[in-house]
Amino acid sequence: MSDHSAVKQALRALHIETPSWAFGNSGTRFKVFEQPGVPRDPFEKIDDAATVHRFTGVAPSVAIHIPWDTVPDYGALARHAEDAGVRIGAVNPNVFQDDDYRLGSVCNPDPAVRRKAVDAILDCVDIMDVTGSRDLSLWLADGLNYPGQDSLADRQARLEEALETVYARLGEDQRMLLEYKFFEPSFYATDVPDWGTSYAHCVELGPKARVLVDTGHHAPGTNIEFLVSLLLRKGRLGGFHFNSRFYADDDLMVGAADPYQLFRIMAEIVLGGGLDASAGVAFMLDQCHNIEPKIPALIRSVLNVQEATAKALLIDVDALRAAQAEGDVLGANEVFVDAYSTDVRPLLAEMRTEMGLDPDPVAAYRRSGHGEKLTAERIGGGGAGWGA
Ligand code: PSV
Ligand code: MN
Repeated sequence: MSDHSAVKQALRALHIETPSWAFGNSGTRFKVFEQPGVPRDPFEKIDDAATVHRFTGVAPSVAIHIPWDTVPDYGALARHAEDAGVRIGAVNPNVFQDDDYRLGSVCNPDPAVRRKAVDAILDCVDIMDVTGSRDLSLWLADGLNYPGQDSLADRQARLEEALETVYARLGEDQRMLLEYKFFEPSFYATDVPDWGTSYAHCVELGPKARVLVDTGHHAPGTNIEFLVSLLLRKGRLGGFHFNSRFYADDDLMVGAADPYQLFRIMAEIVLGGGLDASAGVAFMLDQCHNIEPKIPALIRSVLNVQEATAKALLIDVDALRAAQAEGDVLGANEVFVDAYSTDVRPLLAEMRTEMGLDPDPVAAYRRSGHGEKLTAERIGGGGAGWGA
């Protein structure tokens, strides 16, 4: 075991951003389930993000999605966040829910639709100026359902042009995080399907463009920690959208499906210096809590990331390197697995107590009666959700 105070210090500095959309109603292609007490507007979503931060101490920012979180005055939204003890993080333009985007947004064959999409993204940069957000988090649903439907090459050219326009608008300290997804909503071809495509565009654009890795956006069996390690080495890992999956883009709680995979990812982050502020890696959640209560699910998710990271921080690096150098295959693997097998919950409980928090944030939330209070208070006005 390494020095625990250093481990705790690193964990305290690991901030995990929550997504505003995870607090609203969500569902599957088949049904959006309504839950009692969900936020009715962007302000209440921020209140819920602040609650997650109050119980965990490490979730001080909340990502917003536009137009889901459209408000007349973003300065007021930012002040509301500050008063609640959090701040607005990444701004996510939504260019996938308008009828005009049936054939795509920035890759659409119609120049007028492309212009509309670019303008919507530029509006989000204006919002970032007001909220002080660093990251424009860009996911495009663009793609094709049928071979021959459009020119794959032309669509890349349109994409390039749009990204260049947006990139040119970024402020000195602002960044563009380009997310990829291998399928859905398009099933034959996606215009940014994988990290390689995103990386290629980012390299062409310049240093303010980086790849966003959504852990649910890969083909089954993809070695995510490999691509994380590579992107980190190249200085192009912008951040994560954490969630977990069994089959497709399931958006389940991070660490729920495959905690060992999450550990392997965080191990590459720790070993590659990705926890250092200078690495500029944004750790964000992108989840949907369709059937479970949302605030405690987000608290649990934050704890899952912390646990995986704590284990990664406990890797005996000297022993690992020595075994690797000697070609001791079993020895190196043993050092790695030993860290994973460590029960880090007591260490994290101790750290939370030192931070003035309850050592068990999920239990503390349940005991607090906060969920029941929200259900009683948030009457009328309809819960916010996809499209709200
Ligand atoms: C797309 O599946 C995605 O991962 C993008 O990040 C979107 O912004 C988010 O989900 C919307 O739920
Ligand atoms: Mn995502």
